[in-house]
Amino acid sequence: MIFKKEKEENKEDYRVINNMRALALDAINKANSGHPGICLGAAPILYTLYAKHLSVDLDNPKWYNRDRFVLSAGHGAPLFYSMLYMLGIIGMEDMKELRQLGSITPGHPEITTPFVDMATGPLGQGIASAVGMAIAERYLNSAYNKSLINHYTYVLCGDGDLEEGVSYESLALASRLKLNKLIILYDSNDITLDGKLSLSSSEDIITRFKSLNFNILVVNGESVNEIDEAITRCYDSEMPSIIICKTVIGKFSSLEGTSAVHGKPLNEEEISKIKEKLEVINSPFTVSGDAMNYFRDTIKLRMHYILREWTRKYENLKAEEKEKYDKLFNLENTYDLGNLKFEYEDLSLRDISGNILNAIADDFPLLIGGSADLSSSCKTSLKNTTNFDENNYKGRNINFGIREHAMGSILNGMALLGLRPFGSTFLVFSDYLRPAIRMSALMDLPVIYVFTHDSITVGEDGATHEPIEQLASLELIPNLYVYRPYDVNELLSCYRDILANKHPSVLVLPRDNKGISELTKNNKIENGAYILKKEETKDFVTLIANGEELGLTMQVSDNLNALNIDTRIISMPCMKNFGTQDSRSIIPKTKVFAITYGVKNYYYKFTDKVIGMINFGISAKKEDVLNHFGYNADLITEKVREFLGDKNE
Ligand SMILES: Cc1ncc(C[n+]2csc(CCOP(=O)(O)OP(=O)(O)O)c2C)c(N)n1
Ligand SMILES: [Mg+2]
Repeated sequence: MIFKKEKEENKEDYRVINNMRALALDAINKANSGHPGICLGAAPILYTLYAKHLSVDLDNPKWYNRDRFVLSAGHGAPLFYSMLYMLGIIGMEDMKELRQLGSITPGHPEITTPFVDMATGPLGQGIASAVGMAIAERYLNSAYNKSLINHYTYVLCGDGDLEEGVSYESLALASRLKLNKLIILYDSNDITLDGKLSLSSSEDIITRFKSLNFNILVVNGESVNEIDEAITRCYDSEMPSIIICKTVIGKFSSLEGTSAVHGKPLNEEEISKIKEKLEVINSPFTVSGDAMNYFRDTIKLRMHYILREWTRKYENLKAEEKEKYDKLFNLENTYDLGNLKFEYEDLSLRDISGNILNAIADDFPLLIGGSADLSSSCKTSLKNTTNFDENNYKGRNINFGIREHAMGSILNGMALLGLRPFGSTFLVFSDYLRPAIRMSALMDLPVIYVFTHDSITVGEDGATHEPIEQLASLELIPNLYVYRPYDVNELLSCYRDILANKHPSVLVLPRDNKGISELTKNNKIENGAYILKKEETKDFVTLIANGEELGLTMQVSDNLNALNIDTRIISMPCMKNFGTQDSRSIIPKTKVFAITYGVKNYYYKFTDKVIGMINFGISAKKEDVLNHFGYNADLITEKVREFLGDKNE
């Protein structure tokens, strides 16, 4: 729907907007780095949202029921910072330190700068995580408290965000779930970095969003009145909204409307000319104090009653209720497993995992998640709850559909609101959501990924379904805690460690291993690795493994012992934990062998003597696959002996 507003624009609004524009240009110019195009083009959108609509407490950036704002077009960060300056939240020194070492005004603010709920470096992530925030809001509103948690989620995105596939995936789900408190503000300037949007896209964006049944509004993105009116009209919508704000990239510059102004700082002369057009003070880093006061007062006045009412309701909570809410509001979402009761006899590890997850969920309402259409395979269905759906936002099983990438990004958004979200798929498909996993790690979000079918032992489905390099490549991501337990004892400790901490974690499980050992009872998952079987003499061979391979490794150890070769077995269920511990001394310097069904590189930092894969898998029965690649206790025993012979020569 396109509409025109007759009301005259308010000059005071534009004074703030133009000061925001000018200050952003100064900061970019000083840093000699940044994106002036969006700062000039999208300033009225950001201003209108903050001045007229966003529910926010300027004195408390972490107020829980604030409307969330996601800067999906993260390259617009300088504009966001200049707005924060106009609101008196950051200082001029911060503006002058744009993108410099240690500043609170980095290239992309991620989640470190006050009032930035999330910003995207990788385009598209912000939109998808905003869907996660909108899901979390609906869940908490239904399951916790309707009057304390009931906010909107806004996203500012550009052409690039909407070109990214993850925006399709996530918005299709937002539509299916009728997340009507999600409002997308689209800075539609038809320009991207390399030139016109039409170089790479001929999509009719309105038809796209019509097919998603979105509430669609089209406005002049330079008009505060039109944007204001459009946001108001979203409040009554039963569907998520997109406001297509037609803007001009680099407006008021000599390069306006071209990609040349997307990401290149403008020089001083050019900035001076722009400032004349904007009618702002023509000297660097100088803004109008009156404009600042007007902006701040507008928000304060608008929010005064809303904040007072919310605080009154919160203060009226009973003491024990208050404690529960305080925990949520402070994002205190660790969980102590205690003595869980669950079945594990004669079950595969993924089935046991499902039972543990269910036992935890029954007692821990912040645990909510789903699967990319593999919940029955990954065993992540929660039995004592229902599907999260448009008429039942209390449900805790989310059907993400075959949308792995969106699932990961959505989990990030959910975690930002304080939930402990989980999502599952096969390990081999973890590549489909890797950008989201990287964001979990970068932002240190307590997301739990459950990836099953974790090696060539999946067999018959063939090479495409057999993960080879995935484990090693996930391990490469900093701050990502990858867990690969062998049996129920280790698995339980993994869950315990994951939930006692708040790091992003990946739980990697086999399809059908039922192995169990007495030796794993004394595992030390928090140390990452431990001695499963101790040697008896001073001259021994060390064998390292984790997950399903540990069973094979124990057989190899028995074989070697029968040949009078003493052994130590190290189980290493969490390499990241091991890397942060002072316990590396459990691995000797010589005679160390590792066994993995994945690529050999996984263990190279501990030893170059690795029995592992150097190519893709093959389609056959599990036993045939293993034999084909030489994973047989007798053959490996021989290999170890050969290695030892090499060493002795
Ligand atoms: C996933 C990803 N790919 C590429 C980039 C690099 N990049 C940053 S902005 C941009 C152009 C985006 O175009 P648009 O969203 O229309 O922004 P505008 O040029 O209008 O400011 C690109 C390609 C990125 N940040 N993320
Ligand atoms: Mg654009």
